[in-house]
Amino acid sequence: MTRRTLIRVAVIGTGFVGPHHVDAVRRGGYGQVVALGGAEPEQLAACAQALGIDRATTDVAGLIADPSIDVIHICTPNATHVSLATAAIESGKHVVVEKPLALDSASAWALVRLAHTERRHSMVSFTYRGYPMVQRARALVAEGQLGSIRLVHGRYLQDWLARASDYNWRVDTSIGGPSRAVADIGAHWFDAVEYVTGLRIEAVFADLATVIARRAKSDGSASTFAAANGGKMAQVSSEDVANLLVRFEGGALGACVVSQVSHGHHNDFSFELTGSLRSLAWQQERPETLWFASRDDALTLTRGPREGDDTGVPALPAGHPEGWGGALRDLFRPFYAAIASGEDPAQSAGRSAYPTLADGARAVEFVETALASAKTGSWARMPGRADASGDLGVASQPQPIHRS
Ligand code: SOE
Repeated sequence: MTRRTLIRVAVIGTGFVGPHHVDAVRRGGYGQVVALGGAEPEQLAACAQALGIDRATTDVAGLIADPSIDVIHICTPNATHVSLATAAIESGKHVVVEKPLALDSASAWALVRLAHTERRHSMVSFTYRGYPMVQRARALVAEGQLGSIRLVHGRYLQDWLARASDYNWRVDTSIGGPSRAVADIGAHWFDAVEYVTGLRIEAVFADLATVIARRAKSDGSASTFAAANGGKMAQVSSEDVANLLVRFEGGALGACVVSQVSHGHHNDFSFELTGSLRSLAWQQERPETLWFASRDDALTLTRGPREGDDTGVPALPAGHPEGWGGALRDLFRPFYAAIASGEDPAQSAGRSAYPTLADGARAVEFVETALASAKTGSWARMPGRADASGDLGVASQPQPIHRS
């Protein structure tokens, strides 16, 4: 048997999500994580030791330029995504970028164009697509089992920022961006419901509020989901909560409640679809089942014995709960398979089995549209259609629209 040369991977970022990318690449057997990059020397050293990675460096530019590395995962604070991804693609790397792809859609689309020109595989971590039962939900909709979609609703509630003593770089708009709850978690709901329904959201009405206007600013190193270390009070401008009304093409209605301050809800993400024939619901904190109902019967569909495990990678069989980590691992599978097979991204544009940078750019447009709506107090239309097939133009600014 010939041994395939392992894809060489570097992960940049030592906060909440970087170590999970390392774990996902290893558990999926996609490649060898040869280096870890980070900004804080002490945190970097501790993280590299905990993960058993020999090479740890704060010289991120040097890491990106290293010709022996094939793939770079960018798991750093939001404001750095575009510059790091640009440098990585220009240096010939394939990239995985955490969401939000960028703080503004013009930069996001510039990145889409660059990856296209440079023929690099590039994806955004919309983790929730990776759950087997989210994929099953999409298949059921595509088979027509729900009939036509009339209503989509759901929520994404967290509580890790519920107290004024909670702080993290996401709260600082110069690092996290002008939107927080919508960009950080509302964007996941947006991507998941478009992915599952196959419908595009075309307009948004957003009601946003910053309910904790002053927070005790820690030194910024407090990691996501961890208690902060206190500090001077700082003014906060990004939203803690959002009520989002959306309209899908074809007329389906939608609504989502987003919050990072809802006590008792750690990562409570769900969506429910009302079709003309049946309804369907999925909850992230009970990820192995789907509720599938008509007026006559309500079924609980459970993940099948080998569902989501068609490649020989050691996924857990049914009854052995998978979850967020498994979803992240499975999300990367088609990306690494495309690289391993030498597939030309230009040839597969529009058919990628992984969430592309164009999907990431569209989610950035969703955030901008929500902000535009909240500012004017009216409906705002998503910019012109752009899709993974490579509408590579810079999208226009969201326009407010009015509904009677
Ligand atoms: C923090 O809100 C966060 O880690 C998000 O950044 C992730 O995208 C989400 O999956 C879990 O919550």
